[in-house]
Amino acid sequence: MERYYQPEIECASREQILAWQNERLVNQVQNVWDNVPYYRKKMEEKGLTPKDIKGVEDLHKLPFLTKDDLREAYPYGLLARPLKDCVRVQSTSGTTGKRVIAFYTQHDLDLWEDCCARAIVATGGTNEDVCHVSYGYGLFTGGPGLNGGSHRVGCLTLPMSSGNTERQLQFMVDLGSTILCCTPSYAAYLAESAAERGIRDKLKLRAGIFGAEAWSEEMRHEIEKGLGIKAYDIYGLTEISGPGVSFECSEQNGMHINEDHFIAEIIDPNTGEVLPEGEKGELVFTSITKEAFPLLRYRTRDICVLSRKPCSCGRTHVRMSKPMGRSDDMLIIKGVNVFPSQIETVLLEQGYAANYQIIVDRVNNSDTLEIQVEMTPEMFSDQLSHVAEQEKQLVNALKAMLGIYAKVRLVAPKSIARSEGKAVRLIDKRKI
Ligand code: DLL
Repeated sequence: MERYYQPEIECASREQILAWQNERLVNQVQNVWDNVPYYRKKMEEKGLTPKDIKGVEDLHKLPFLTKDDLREAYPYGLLARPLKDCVRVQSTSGTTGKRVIAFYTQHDLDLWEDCCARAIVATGGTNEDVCHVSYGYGLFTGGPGLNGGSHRVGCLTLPMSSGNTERQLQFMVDLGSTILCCTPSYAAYLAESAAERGIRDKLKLRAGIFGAEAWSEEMRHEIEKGLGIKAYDIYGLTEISGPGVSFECSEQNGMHINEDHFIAEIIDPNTGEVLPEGEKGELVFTSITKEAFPLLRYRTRDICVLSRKPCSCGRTHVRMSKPMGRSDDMLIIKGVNVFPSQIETVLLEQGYAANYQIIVDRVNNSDTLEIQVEMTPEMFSDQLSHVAEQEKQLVNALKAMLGIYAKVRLVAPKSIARSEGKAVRLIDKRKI
C-alpha cells in the first residue's frame, strides 16, 4: 500500500533541514539574480549581490516582496524561467484589475502536488480512500492542488469542484467518499444539508481537509460532529504555490510547514524586523525549490505564530498557528479574497458616493456579504421598482468585480452614520 509519507524529509533533524535550506537558498538567490531583473534591481538597491547570502542566517538581508510588487511586475516580471518551460498558470481569487498570477513548470507542479499529498497522508490517507474534492477548480488553486495530491496518494479522486450540493451529497453516498476537501464553510453547509436530508448515517467520510479561509476551533467541533469526521486545517497561498504550504497532522495543533521547500519567517509588520520564535507577527515565505515563480521573502500579510516545540506525530517541520488576522484589509468571504477598495471602486463607477457600509456575517456557517449604499439625492426615489432595479444593477457590477454575490441595500441619502474619525465602512460580525 503506497503511502505518500516521507519520514526522511518530514522527520529530518533540524541540522539536516537547515543544511538543505542553506544550500537551496544560495542556489535560489543566484537563480533569481540571474533570471529576474525586477528582483535583481531590488537587491542592487540594497547594495546586495548573491555573494552576500551564504545561508539562512543572511536571509534577513534580502528585500521583501509584496502583492504590490506582483501587480507591478504583472504578468511576466517575476518569471525566472522562459515561458516555454512553464506548463500552468493559477491565480488568486477576486482581486482587482491586475490579478496575482503564478506560473509553474512541471517540476513546480510536482512539488506542489507532493505537498498536498503529504497533507492527505497526514490525515491517514491511503490508496484505499475516496477523496472528494469540492474546492473550486480552474484558476483557484484549491481544486487542482488537492486533486493532484490525491492522485499521488493513489486515492480514487472525485473532482467535484464547488456548488451543486445535491449532487455532492449523492456522489458522497453512492461512491462512499472517505475524505472531503473544501472550505470549512462549505463543509459546515454540507453537514447541515446532509442532516436535513436524513442521510448523515449513509456517509462514509472519516476526514476533512479544510482551508483557504479562517475558521475557529468551535467551527471545527461543529463540522466534526456534523459529518462524523476528524477535520484538519490546510494552509497555502497562490503566490507560494497553493494549498499544502502547511498542513495539520493527527495532533491538530498547528500546521507543519514544508520546510524543505519553503523558509518561514515571522516579522513585525510595521518595522519589517524578524521576530524570535513564538512571537506573533506577519508570516513571510521564501520558496527555495520552485523554478518558474520563486518568490524571496514574500509578505503573506497573514498574522500568526511559529513553534518548534516537538510534535508527537514525529514531524520536525516547524508549525504555524492558524492565521489570526491580516496586516492588510483583505477580507476572505466564502474563500474568495475581497478588498474593500474593490467595492468602493464599483460604487464610484456606478455613480454613487463613498457613503456605504460593508457588513460581513456568518449565517448557518456560511459567509454573507451585504453592502448598504446611500443613494445620492439625485437618485433618491421612493418608487420601489426603481430602487430594486438600481440594486440589481449594483449586484451585477459587484459580482463581476468580486466573483461572489453581495446583497445590496440602497438606503436614503444621509442615513449612514458619519464618523468624526476614520469612517467605519466595515462591520465584520463573524466570530473567528
Ligand atoms: O486559498 C490556497 C488554499 C486553497 C489554501 C485551499 C488552502 C486550501 P489564495 O486564494 O491565494 O490561496 O488565498 C491565500 O487565504 O494568505 C490566507 O489569508 C488565507 N488562507 C489560506 N488558507 C488558510 C487557512 C488559497 N487554513 C490566503 N486558514 C492566505 C486561514 C487561510 N486562512
